[in-house]
Amino acid sequence: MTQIFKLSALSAIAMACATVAQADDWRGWAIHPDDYPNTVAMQAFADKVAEVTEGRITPTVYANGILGSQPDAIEQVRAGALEWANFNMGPMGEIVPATNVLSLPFIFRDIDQMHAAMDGDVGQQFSDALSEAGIVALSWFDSGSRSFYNTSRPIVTPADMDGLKFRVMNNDLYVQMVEQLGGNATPMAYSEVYQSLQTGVIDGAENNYPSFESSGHYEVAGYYSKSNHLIIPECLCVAASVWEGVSDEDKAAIQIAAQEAAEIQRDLWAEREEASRMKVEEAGVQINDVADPAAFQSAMEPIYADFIAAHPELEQLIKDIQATE
Ligand code: GTR
Repeated sequence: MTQIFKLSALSAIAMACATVAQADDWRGWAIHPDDYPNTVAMQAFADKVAEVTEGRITPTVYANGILGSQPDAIEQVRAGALEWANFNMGPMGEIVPATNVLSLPFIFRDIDQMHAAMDGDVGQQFSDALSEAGIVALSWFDSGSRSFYNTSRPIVTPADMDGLKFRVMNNDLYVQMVEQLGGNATPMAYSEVYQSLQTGVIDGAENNYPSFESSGHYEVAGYYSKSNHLIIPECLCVAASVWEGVSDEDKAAIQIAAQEAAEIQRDLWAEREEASRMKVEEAGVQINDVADPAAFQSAMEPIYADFIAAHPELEQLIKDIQATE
């Protein structure tokens, strides 16, 4: 065998190996800016996965929702057209009905109860429902609690909602929620809210402090009223069709990376909530407590009754959450 032949044979083998060992690029959908706790945690996950899989899997993060709206991205992950994402369970309800339990207003007493539930058997039940729908939830992120904000006045009692139009996430439960409180609701993509507030297409919306702040909505909606009506966890998730192709060894390492990412996110979240509250307050946003939280809660009773009538199979899950210490 001539030297030249040996070399070219070797380089052909090397090229074939390179093809086999080509990294699996996972494109990750992220709605928030780069410095947001969720995005930072996703980047940490991406780096860790590349490291522990020795470059076999190289996730990337596409921030600021540039890969499209959340409902569309959920469908894309289900179809395996996008490999991974961080999704809020709000818009998920339209696709995976069991996750609507997490969109029932006041379902969780507080964040600690949400953590206790989601990190245990209850969380597993949601993971099971998601994976049947083509989405593998690897870990759970925080999303604080959501409150109403608007351009007109403080919401102190439900009567203050009267005549105001609020943007809600894409889920019929939220339309019912706002209507039960006496306001009007319109589902809309997150990316359209700023301009819609500015031009008066809507009077308000609802979100946690970090989103209210990072989206700039506080610049155009000067009243934030602490109704704390929704505590909705978010998942760090992978397309089931992609997950199936991962070796058991890599799966185990990726799962650890996802847990670590959730810990990072939760720590950063706590800091960011406080920082965002201060920032909006300094910018002149008027923040108020609602007079009687129970008045907001009792207005939700018909929503629970209708939901359980439509989904009797989910009543036990609701009870399990309510019974979580
Ligand atoms: C944020 C959440 C996003 C998105 C957004 C919204 O709090 O992290 O995933 O759901 O709210 O209101 O659309």
